[in-house]
Amino acid sequence: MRGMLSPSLMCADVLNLEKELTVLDNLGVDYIHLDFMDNKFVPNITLDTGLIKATKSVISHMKRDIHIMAFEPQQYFDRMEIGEGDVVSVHYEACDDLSEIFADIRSRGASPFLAISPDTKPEVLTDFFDEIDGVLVMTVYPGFAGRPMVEGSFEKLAAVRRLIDESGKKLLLEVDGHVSWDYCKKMRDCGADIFVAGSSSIYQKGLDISEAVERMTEMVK
Ligand code: S6P
Ligand code: MG
Repeated sequence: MRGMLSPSLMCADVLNLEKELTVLDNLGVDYIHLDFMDNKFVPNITLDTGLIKATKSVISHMKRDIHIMAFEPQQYFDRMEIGEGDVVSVHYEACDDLSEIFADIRSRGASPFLAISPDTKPEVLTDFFDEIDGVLVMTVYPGFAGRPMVEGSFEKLAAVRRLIDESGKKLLLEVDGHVSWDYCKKMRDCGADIFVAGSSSIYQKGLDISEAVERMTEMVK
């Protein structure tokens, strides 16, 4: 499978989000990464549920890749209008009943992904492989853009890839955090399929977004 981009909307020009979304949609990008935070599980707030819902009216073919960094994520699903085609990642560290949450996501026609923070071991994932469509590996501590990659992240990505392959499941592996120009190729070699592109790559001052997306797509293909 080819590598796919998921540009992170929290790193785009927040005063021009409609335009930013339309450009990416027209470029044929596969996913748009939408970070939701509750200021409890992580010490920050970014895109709110109303904004995440509103993205539906602008995008035509990109899939919403909703990354929920919050406790009790189900309380937000209706307000985000989670539905057909969405990818929804919830955190292992933030949820009590993951199976119930995955079933809820699936009942809405969306794809459940399980996200793990840097200090969580890959082995916890395998219990849920039957219930999810993908794994999101955080390679920075969640909450903010522009953070340095946590040491050992390449090895961790490769370990998750191995676990997926050994299970015989066709799960997608998404990498989120400091997916930079320097690191994205190596992350691809470690087995990542979806690359969250933020301030370490396509959203850098002076870069043309179309050229940056094209360049990164080529690097992770
Ligand atoms: C961080 C969030 C991420 C960021 C992304 C930013 O908590 O989950 O999705 O938006 O990491 O990219 P970068 O290149 O600034 O790390
Ligand atoms: Mg994210």
